[in-house]
Amino acid sequence: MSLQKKIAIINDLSGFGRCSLTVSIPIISAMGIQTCPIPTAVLSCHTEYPDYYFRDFTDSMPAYIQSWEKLGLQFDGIATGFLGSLQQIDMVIDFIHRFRTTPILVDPVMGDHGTIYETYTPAMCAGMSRLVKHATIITPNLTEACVLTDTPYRETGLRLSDYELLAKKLCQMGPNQVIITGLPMGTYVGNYVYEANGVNCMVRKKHIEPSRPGTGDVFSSIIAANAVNKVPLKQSVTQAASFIQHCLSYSEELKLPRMDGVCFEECLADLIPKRNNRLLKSQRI
Ligand code: PXL
Repeated sequence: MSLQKKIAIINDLSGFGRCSLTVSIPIISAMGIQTCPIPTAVLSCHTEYPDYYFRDFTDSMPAYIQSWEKLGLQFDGIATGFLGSLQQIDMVIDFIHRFRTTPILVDPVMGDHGTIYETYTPAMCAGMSRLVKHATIITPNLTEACVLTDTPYRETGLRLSDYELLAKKLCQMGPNQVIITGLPMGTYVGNYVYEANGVNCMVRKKHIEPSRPGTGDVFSSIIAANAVNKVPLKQSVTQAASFIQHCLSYSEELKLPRMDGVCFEECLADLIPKRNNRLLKSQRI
């Protein structure tokens, strides 16, 4: 019987607003994988709120990682989210070299709607390109896919062949699986799925207004957990997109403020794998 799988997650801890680690930890745990966080920063809430406390964790990260190394810890996967400095990007590359495992999911959080975040310097964009080379799966939005491939950004009039070309270029950088996420398609939202073996498709779901912060984190967490469990990519993307659609509808039903993210807690049961014999046996005690 195999041991439970473990994944290392490098992301920030935002106390309120459901994003980054407060999303990844419960979601990946519900999917049956032990979630081991490396915090990059601690915030009181995400940065869309009018006020937040921010404490950078960069200086502590090397000692934190070294402790894991001394303990001889090993992981069945690595996933990274928002990285706040060039130093942090280099630390993640170093972590990948030291812990040598796959899959490696990199969510290259750099911008949205055709603009790079103000804090994201050209050196950090170049750093992200270096990090992407080490990834096996990446989940850029259209803005990030364009920045990484040096392609001029446009949001309308794109055809499947345009997404295919972008994804192909991204695969040539290193990853063998690319998902271009959150593509606006009228009343639908699309996720373009591409694998280095040439398999590609668009997974579309009805878009549920309003868009909410943290959906990208829900998406990448489900993809990372499924990758560790070797779930085929299209099946994994379909599950992630349906789950987000369900959570967005429920959040609206509850009239949850947009800023507070997606109410996923009561939907987590949908992600729990069917009970296996090991669990049933322990329950008999
Ligand atoms: O999931 C996005 C995210 C992650 N981390 C921080 C954020 C946000 C979105 O606003 O502010 C700190």
